[in-house]
Amino acid sequence: MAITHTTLQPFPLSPPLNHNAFHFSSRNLLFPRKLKHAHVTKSPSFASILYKKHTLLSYGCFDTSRSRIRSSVSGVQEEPKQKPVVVKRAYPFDEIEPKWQRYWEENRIFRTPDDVDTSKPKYYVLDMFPYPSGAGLHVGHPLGYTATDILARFKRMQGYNVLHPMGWDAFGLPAEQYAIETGTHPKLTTLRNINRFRSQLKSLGFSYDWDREISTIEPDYYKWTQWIFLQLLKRGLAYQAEVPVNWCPALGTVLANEEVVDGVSERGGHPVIRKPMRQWMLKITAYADRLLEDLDELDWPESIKEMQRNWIGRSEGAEVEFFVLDSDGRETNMKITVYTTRPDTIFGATYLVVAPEYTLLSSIVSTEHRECVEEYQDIASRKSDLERTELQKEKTGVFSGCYAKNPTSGEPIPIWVADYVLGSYGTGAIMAVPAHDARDHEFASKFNIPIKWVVTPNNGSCIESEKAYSGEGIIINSSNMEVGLDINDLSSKEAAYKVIEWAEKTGKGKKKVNYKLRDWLFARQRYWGEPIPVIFLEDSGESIPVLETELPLTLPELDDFTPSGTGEPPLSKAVSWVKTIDPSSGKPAMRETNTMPQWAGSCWYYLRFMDPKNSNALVDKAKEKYWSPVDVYVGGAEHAVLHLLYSRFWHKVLYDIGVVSTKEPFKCVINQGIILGEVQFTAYKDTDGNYVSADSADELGEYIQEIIPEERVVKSGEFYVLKDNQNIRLIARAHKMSKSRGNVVNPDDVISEYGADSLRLYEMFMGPFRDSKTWNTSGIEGVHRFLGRTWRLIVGSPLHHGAFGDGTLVTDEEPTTEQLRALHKCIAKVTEEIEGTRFNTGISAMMEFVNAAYKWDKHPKAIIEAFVLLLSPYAPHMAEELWSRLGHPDSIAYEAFPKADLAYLKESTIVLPVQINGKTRGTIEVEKGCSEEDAFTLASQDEKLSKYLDGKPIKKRIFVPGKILNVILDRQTAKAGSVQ
Ligand code: ANZ
Repeated sequence: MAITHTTLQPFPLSPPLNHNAFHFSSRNLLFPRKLKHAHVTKSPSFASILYKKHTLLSYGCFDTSRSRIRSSVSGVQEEPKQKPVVVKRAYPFDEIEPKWQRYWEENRIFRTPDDVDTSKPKYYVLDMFPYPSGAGLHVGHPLGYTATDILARFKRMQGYNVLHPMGWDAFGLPAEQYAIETGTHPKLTTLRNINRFRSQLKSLGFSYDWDREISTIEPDYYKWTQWIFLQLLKRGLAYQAEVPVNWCPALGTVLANEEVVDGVSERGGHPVIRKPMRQWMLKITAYADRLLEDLDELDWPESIKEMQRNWIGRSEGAEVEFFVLDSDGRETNMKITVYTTRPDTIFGATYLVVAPEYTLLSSIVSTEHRECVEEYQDIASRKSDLERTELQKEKTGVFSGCYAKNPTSGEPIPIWVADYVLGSYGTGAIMAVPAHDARDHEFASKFNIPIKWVVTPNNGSCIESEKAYSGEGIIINSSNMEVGLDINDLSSKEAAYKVIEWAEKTGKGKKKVNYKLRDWLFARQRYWGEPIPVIFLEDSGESIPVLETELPLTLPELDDFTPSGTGEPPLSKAVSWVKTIDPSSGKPAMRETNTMPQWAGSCWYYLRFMDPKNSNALVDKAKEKYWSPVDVYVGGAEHAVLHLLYSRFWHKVLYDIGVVSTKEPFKCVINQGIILGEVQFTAYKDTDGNYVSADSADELGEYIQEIIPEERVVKSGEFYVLKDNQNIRLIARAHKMSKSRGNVVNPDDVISEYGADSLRLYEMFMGPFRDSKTWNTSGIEGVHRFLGRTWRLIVGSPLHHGAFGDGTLVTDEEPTTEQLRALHKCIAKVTEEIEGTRFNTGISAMMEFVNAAYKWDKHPKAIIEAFVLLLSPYAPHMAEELWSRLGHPDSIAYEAFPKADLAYLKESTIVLPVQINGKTRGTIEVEKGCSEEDAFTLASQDEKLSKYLDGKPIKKRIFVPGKILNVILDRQTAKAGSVQ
């Protein structure tokens, strides 16, 4: 999806403003703060503790200094007992892995045929497809991809038809920027990157059906992206409008939001202004209600659903008209309509605010204030909407020199111009109620505007305060019988209702629902995107859609990708392509030179995977019906709004025109956590070069930082300190992986050192799938040891020359009950944990099994085979190899996944209380169905109980199976015996 490294960004990127709605934060808009780093001391991952406790020590493979650090990181104090013996190649993964990857590819093992048996259940498991960046794969990618691969392999083994495809979201800015800098065609760069990504993914052993690979830049694919655009156009859902863009006069180009930093161009630091330009828009707002309502039925993270709700931002309120007054205080025929969600506060409206870009502003503003207002407008045009509406930002504004009449109180109130009101929301004008709105309160206090309290909290507490009271309550100071409105003593809700009723009756306003969601700006002044299939007649400028039969409208070759300097997109340079003839009228025409945004291709790609080669339709109806919807969709949380909302919108349009059969595209969405770089330790020094203890993180700003290598660090209590000066506390932090920090881990290196199975297993074992986790190279060594141990359990130790023998050590014996119990416990746990996407704890169960199996003398084939099946979704290369060594000629991929037999899961022994003469003297552990005789024998052998029973005559035994054994001694006989 979009840009590869964004998949690794901690949490949603700030939404690109001109891509969609302009949001501001009067409500609790969720743009969660970027997670810059995690303090690792706080939260040991469950897996790291479990891993540490149960497993790593027994695999004893670490260098002690690392382990000590790790154990402190995870909060576990114990020290490893063994000295380090770093075994890098615990088993011959370097031979096994390429061998099985070749086998899968040559035999197309993971091909999902076009004509699947549709009587079988289906499972469509999808990764958010990557943007093939020049940097190649990052260890963050395999996290999600391994999880979906485990699910795909698991479901195949459960008899499902599985659709598990991969493709490329391949249009995008970096390739175009690279083209501008080097003259290399973006297609070449992109194809090179795709090849690299593909081979990296293959080296991880993912079970994608590579026959279904698609790429958004291929004309066969974007033909259908263009076709969808034409359907939107036909239905009035695509239209043209003048919309502000980021225009950089110095560079002579329009910039994407990512290219603008703090109001200047990222390249060169030139000022950027917002300038209206003709743009294509998509009417996503027409689907706002459905996009909102249908969220309820989705199995998505609540946080994402909430972000979508906030992004759509439905609010109910009213539009009310305020007449502008002339200089004598008389009503003119000019009016300002405001949008308010709090009509109950209307008597408290002591001023109006219009946005700097409010269309009627120039006709309202007085001559003496004009210059000042225009200057203010100019400054505001350089700010983004987010900057303008930031709550913490000091409010600015200018008086327009004009007044309006509050229609309820009848009082004249000043009209101000301020940038905290946006032209793009509501009506672009507000009635400001400083007593009850924080922003208005701040503004009124700064500019000495009266504050009038009209709502009192229900508990009647004092309201006059330094702060606005924004809650609901009981209305006061709100009656004017001259206009026929009295809302005093009503609750806020009742009052709002009454004000709307009054406004509708008097023609002064009406009820109104508003959305924050804006129509989607669907044009980019870029080369590397899908051409928009529209032409314009040269004489009239009329726009005409390209005929469907002429699709795909292919992107022309271009040598010069630099911006034109006039704001015209680079495609305008492809003169012979631009000039065309309208086929129906024969008139000369020009092609649209804007291209589609990068989001376009990713809006519907999941449909194309169902039928990737179809040249007659976007997707065959029957195939769509079978495979839809995507059962599980895994990707980064940064796609919570834009991608996931845009694709839901397109999907609903396709549903309305009968192309798809479901209302929603993705049944379940899961966000994998992010992977942070290895923990770094920072020490602080004063200007004399002396270390300063980092006791209070807040006060360290003025000191010089120094990164301390792990071997100079020890843990002291809760903190990390310098080994040779333990009074100096350090800061331990895991940072986001980034080139500049030098903490990026390349999966290729990990694979060559430990193998793909180890990387897969480690990424799953790092911690809960959805949580963010820190990379730890020692951790991968531990997982690698586990795989080596598993290998030796089944294949045996290496022969004296280092190589492993053929075949396995398994025997043909019948498994013992103990072995069956261990196995079925493992099956139950692994199954349950895969189904719950708790992959880390599934691995722990397998580790426990291997530990138990090491204690057995014999390893029956039936047990080991089942275990290899369990292991196969996680470590498929090793599992294939073992499966073949166990004598199976076919791939393990379609073997049935083992089922747990409940009979072996029940606890087999119980603790039985034993009474002697009615007094409980101890307990014995017995088999559940144990007989009275066996229970008695065990009791008489028990060290404690035997004291009471030894040689004593027994009168009777009372045995309640599973409950109690009571032994009544024969005291008479005993006495008589003693006399004799
Ligand atoms: C008077 C009022 C009194 C308001 C009060 C709030 C509290 P949501 O819920 O986000 O839709 N508003 C309206 N249009 C605006 C614009 N273009 N730019 C900035 N603010 C705008 O917010 C609706 C509220 O945000 C409206 O209700 C309006 O302020 C403000 F005690 O009107 B209110």
